[in-house]
Amino acid sequence: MLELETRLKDIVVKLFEINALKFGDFKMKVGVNSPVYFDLRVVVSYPELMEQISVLLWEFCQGEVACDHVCGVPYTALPIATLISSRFRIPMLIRRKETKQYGTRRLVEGSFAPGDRCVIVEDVVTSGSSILETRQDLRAEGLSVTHALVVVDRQQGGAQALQQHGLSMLSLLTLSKIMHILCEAGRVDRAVVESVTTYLSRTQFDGSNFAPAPEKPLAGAGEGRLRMPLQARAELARSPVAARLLRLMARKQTTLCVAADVTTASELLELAGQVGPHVCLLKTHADILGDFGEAAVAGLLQLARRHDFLLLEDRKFADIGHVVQLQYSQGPHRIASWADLVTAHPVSGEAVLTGLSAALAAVGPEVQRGCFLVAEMSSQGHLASPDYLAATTQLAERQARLVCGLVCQSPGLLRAPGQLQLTPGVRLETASDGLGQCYHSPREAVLERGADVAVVGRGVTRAEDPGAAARRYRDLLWAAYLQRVGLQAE
Ligand code: 5BU
Repeated sequence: MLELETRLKDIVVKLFEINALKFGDFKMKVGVNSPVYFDLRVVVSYPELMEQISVLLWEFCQGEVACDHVCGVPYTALPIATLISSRFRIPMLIRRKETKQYGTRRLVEGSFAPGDRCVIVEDVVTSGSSILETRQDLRAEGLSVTHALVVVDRQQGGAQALQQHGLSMLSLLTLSKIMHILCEAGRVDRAVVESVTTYLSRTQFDGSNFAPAPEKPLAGAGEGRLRMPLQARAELARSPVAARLLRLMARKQTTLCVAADVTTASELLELAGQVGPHVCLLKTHADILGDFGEAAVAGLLQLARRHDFLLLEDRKFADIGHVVQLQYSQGPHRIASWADLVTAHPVSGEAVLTGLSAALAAVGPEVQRGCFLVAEMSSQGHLASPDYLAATTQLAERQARLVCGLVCQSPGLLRAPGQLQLTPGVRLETASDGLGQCYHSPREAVLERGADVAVVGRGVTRAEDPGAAARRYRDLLWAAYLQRVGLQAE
């Protein structure tokens, strides 16, 4: 044990010396400030230290973990896993970090058999979300994952979060241990140790910060959003517009939204008349209509009333609050005056919602409006990272009076049953459009991707008979919804 302590001290002091352990005031990925920052990436430049860490990490867990493979969480832990693999002859696996939308590429590279045991290796754990994501993909490939091996546990609830998900974490070092070693070694003073201790007592993440997508799509999603009938969900909605939409969907028995991407007002109104009986939402891009104006708005509102659907203007607001307020209420489109719903990118955080709310305050309290936050685009190679997605979900949950749900492609992001998942990129013809759009079938969108409302554009608008096509999509989507909530066996 003494030997372990000596080796640990040596590693911690070296990490400090190469600036992998920094003290100051740092903004963390999860959105809070921290007096300490670990950047173990730099260790790749110090091969001896890298080897020391990897060997000790593996020796440390001997007797606790039996495994057939090691898999490092990209990227910092990859070389650590590689060294363990090479030195101890444990076959390695690599989990791809790219999104799964790249078609049929495998999520996990390497050779393995279903049921093989794989241990995950990670450098630093805060909330545990990266490990859970890695485990999710490994399990999706049939691997058994019960342990994660980490160099540093920041002691902020990550171990507990993993435990809640049935994963044991073994850590070589904790933040407290590092502080103790550095203080003993005279590398940091007591004030720094105290600021870290205070920080730790104030910033604990609980398991709810991360909800991994189900391992098998939708399996075991329990009583949550995915299994609950629309009518029951309407009762739980905090946004009056979300409640209205959920009730409308249940009443009209449709989860179809048609994307009316046409370029003249007359085409728009003709299309709205054809698909109106089959949709819960009609989605517009007012800015692609050459002649958008009062007549188009009046026609749309009339058809929406006649056929019982809501209007979603897919404006994707993304500016500072002040400009969003103006874009929403002013200009040639005066969106706030007619669209029940709009879309917004949460890239500016709360600001975009503050802008929308400010515009609505001027319109008056009697108009009910809502917004969908765009989390994950349907385009190939979109840039939304897991952290961005998690933060978007949290923002949606915090602002559930205005935010009716998320636009996304994955079933595990949106949890609140009173909010809706809107999923574009739905078409029976699933070949790409040559411009990066990724398509999925109606069944896949609902049963595997968790769509509550599926957006179909060209699948309907390019059909010979858009009304008949809308009806067909509506039927397929509704059957998939019934199957998902268990109201009708396949
Ligand atoms: P399509 O013809 O079914 O590919 O049209 C899709 C529509 O959904 C189109 O209006 C897009 O603006 C919209 N869309 C999307 O395709 N992907 C996204 O991630 C978002 C919106 Br957000």
